[in-house]
Amino acid sequence: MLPDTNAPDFMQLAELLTEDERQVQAAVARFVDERVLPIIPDCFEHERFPTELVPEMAALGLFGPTFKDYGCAGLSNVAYGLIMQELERGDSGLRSFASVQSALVMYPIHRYGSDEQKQRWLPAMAKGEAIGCFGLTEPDGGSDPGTMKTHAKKAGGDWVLQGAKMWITNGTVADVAVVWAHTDDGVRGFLVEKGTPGYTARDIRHKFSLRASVTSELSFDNCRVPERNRLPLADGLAAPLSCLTQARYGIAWGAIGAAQACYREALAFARQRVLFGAALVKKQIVQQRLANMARRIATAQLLAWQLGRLKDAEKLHHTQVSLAKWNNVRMALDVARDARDLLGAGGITVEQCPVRHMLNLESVITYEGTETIHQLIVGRQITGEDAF
Ligand code: TGC
Ligand code: FAD
Repeated sequence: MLPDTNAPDFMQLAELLTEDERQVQAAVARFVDERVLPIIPDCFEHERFPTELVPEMAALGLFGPTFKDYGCAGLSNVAYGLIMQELERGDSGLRSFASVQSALVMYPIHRYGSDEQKQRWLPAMAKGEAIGCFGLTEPDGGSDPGTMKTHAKKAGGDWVLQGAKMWITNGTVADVAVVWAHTDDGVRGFLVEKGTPGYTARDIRHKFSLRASVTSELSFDNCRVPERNRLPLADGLAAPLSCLTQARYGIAWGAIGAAQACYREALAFARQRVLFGAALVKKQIVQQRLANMARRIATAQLLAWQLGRLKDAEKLHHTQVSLAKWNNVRMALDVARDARDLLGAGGITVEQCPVRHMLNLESVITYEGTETIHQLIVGRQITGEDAF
């Protein structure tokens, strides 16, 4: 079989997938083509998250899809990755929404929550009837969350939270925030519900990146939450860091979708643009650039696929996820920038997707651990030396 150079799937990854995984990917791809792509340039331009798509995403089973209970679909981790890839082919903002809901809110409730917390939130979140956000980063710096200033003090049967969280995806639209805070016993996680006195969320505007995604700051001013809202099994910084591993895994796949969208648009343009008497695709340098994009996308796909198989086999180490997040987001950002350039002046408008993806990827390379942080994580794994 000849490799598919349009999507592209140069190394025939599709052949490595199960029938279920292929079907999931096809269903999400259809949703993105029919429902997302027609509206997303306008959402990006007008700084609007398309809330109207949330029930459709829920109906497709895109929230918490790897869980086998609480109304979730019980899909493989590769299927989950393909969902992230297709969503991000639409826009990183849409993938961010789904990442936060599944990996950063449903995951900690599922892994660290009480039965009561699981019953209360997981079925509603799977149906998209409740939305969550994850508050770890603070205004004074996100790379070193161990130094967070937000703290929670025990007061009778309650906890009193004081502090602030910054750059929080879905903050103002969330019904529940998973908030990480220092206590006298170390870092703990709390479920803070919308409307709790002392808890406020405010949107961060004027972003040039992830404009179709809600980003907020949260503040906690003597915010009292009951003991039953503490995640009982979350003990120490490893708990929030374990959530990051889930989200970074999804990003490693998602970035491929953004790169594929940019590549496709650049290829289509190069086929029809005639300059110096010939279509751009006939120029050696243009072929080299397209080949380079296909090469980088193909290696990222195989990396993501192997990550998925390791995760399904419960053999995945978080440093492997760091290497893949670093590689695949860097790959996507480079492909997006090159595709933007190939499109010439037309490439700077929202009509063409590369500039939107390129700007979005500037956030994606920063959040969930900056590129430098992932390089240092891999460096520490190799050398045994902590160079943070
Ligand atoms: P360190 O000593 O390395 O680790 C403390 C404990 O945690 C364990 N651990 C992990 N476990 C699971 N997954 C991971 N990724 C883990 N990383 C570390 C570790 O084994 C240890 O366990 P134990 O049992 O020995 O205590 O901690 P450190 O303070 O030295 O920090 C290390 C560092 C720098 C890697 C970490 O702080 C880090 O990852 N910093 C980056 C922060 C970050 O990525 N923030 C993301 C915020 S959320 C977000 O951006 C959402 S974007 C959402 C969207 O819209 O998609
Ligand atoms: P800093 O940590 O201040 O880093 C500044 C610079 O210093 C970076 O270039 C970094 O690489 C570099 N640096 C850091 N440490 C070292 C070192 N040891 N050596 C050399 N260089 C170093 N956070 C959440 O908790 N929840 C969310 O939902 C969320 N959503 C986000 C959405 C968006 C759109 C964005 C942009 C961010 C989001 N974040 C979220 C925050 C994100 O995780 C942080 O931005 C990220 O972890 C980096 O933190 P910082 O921005 O404070 O940068």
